[in-house]
Amino acid sequence: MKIELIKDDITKIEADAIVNAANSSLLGGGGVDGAIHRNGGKQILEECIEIRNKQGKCKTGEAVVTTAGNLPAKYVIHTVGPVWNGDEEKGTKLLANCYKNSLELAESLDVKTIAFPNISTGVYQFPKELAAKIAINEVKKFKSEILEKVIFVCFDEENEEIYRNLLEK
Ligand code: AR6
Repeated sequence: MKIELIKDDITKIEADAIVNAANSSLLGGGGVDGAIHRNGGKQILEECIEIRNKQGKCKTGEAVVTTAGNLPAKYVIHTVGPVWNGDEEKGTKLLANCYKNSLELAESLDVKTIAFPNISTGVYQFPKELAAKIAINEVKKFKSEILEKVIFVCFDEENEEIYRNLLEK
């Protein structure tokens, strides 16, 4: 599996799947979630509402999928990152689950390329360096016959720098 790093707006990425840093309501919010719903159009929200009606809220660390509306991607995988509360052990496990469950869901959909934002490092205030280590570790650990490329999409320079340093190691 190839790993790529870019600094961009994830809603512009032409991957089979892009991942959304959602909240458990699945009904949208700010940050990357806001951008995905804004640029993707109302179809994504309609599908999120259907999922909510069927299975209730999405728990932290879990992932669900919708189509990508007007975005160039095929799917949006919505995962709910942990809110940072200082509990490193629990936070690490939950954030790792976001990446693992998103990758598993992507694989089940025959996705070849998937783009991740820096889940939990915005509104949810997870420490960026720790979040990047967890993300890279989960992706490297994930052995897949189907997935060909994982793109880490950073939005801010600080995250880009952190990922660049970690990936060069
Ligand atoms: N493309 C790529 N990355 C982005 C974009 C974008 N368009 N916009 C922001 N980021 P956040 P969280 C980066 O706050 O911390 C929402 O309200 C941003 O710089 O979007 O998981 C949800 O509804 C940061 O590095 O997500 C939840 O309530 C990263 O995406 C809550 O925020 C994640 O920041 C989730 O918080």
